[in-house]
Amino acid sequence: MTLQAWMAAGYAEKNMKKEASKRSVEPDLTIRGVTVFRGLVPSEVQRALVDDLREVVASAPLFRPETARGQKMSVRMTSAGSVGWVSDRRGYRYQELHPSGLPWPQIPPRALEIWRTVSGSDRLPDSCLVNFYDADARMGLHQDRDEADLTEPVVSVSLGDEALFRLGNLTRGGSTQSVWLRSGDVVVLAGEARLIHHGIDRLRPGSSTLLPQGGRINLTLRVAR
Ligand SMILES: O=C(O)CCC(=O)C(=O)O
Repeated sequence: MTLQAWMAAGYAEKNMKKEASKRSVEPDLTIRGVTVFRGLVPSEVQRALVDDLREVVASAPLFRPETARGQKMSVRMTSAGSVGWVSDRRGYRYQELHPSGLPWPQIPPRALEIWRTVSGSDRLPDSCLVNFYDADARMGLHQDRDEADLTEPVVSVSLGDEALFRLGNLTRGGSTQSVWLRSGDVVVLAGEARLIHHGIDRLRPGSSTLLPQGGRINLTLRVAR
């Protein structure tokens, strides 16, 4: 089933609250202002998205970025869109070219459809970060703040093995709360929660059969410029 067909048939109809917001579905869970749409992406669409991402990775191969301090990240990544997020000794930034010097491929339309469904934004993302986590990869608590307009939301799609997602606060430190994200879940950081600290503590290897070799893909859609 395509995302559009599924939208017309099932989840959207069940959750439709036209008057409430520009979103066409409502979240299942809100933690610290961050909204989680459980199982929003049906399994057929997840499989099709993985095929789309194989094409993205074929033209913009995954790379392992390093922090400005020279530490290699455990996550491998690439991007689609007119700009991609990179990190190296010069720091974090968006740039128009993959480290190979080639432009990034286009954002898969299926990913844009998810953005349209949950973001509540009139704009479309110009960047889709593709993170690949193997069984040992993690991502420390951080804020997403390299974008020009921090009133635009961040939409994040989980594919593959389950991951323990940790939410902190708008400033560093303090208590945290965690939630396991499953394949097909979509998370939105918007409004008051747009700049909340968040990260991935660990994966639950073998918890999904979506990716033949295991692991997890996370797509992060953002309006960067
Ligand atoms: O993998 C995730 O769910 C979160 C990814 C993330 O926080 C990021 O790429 O900035």
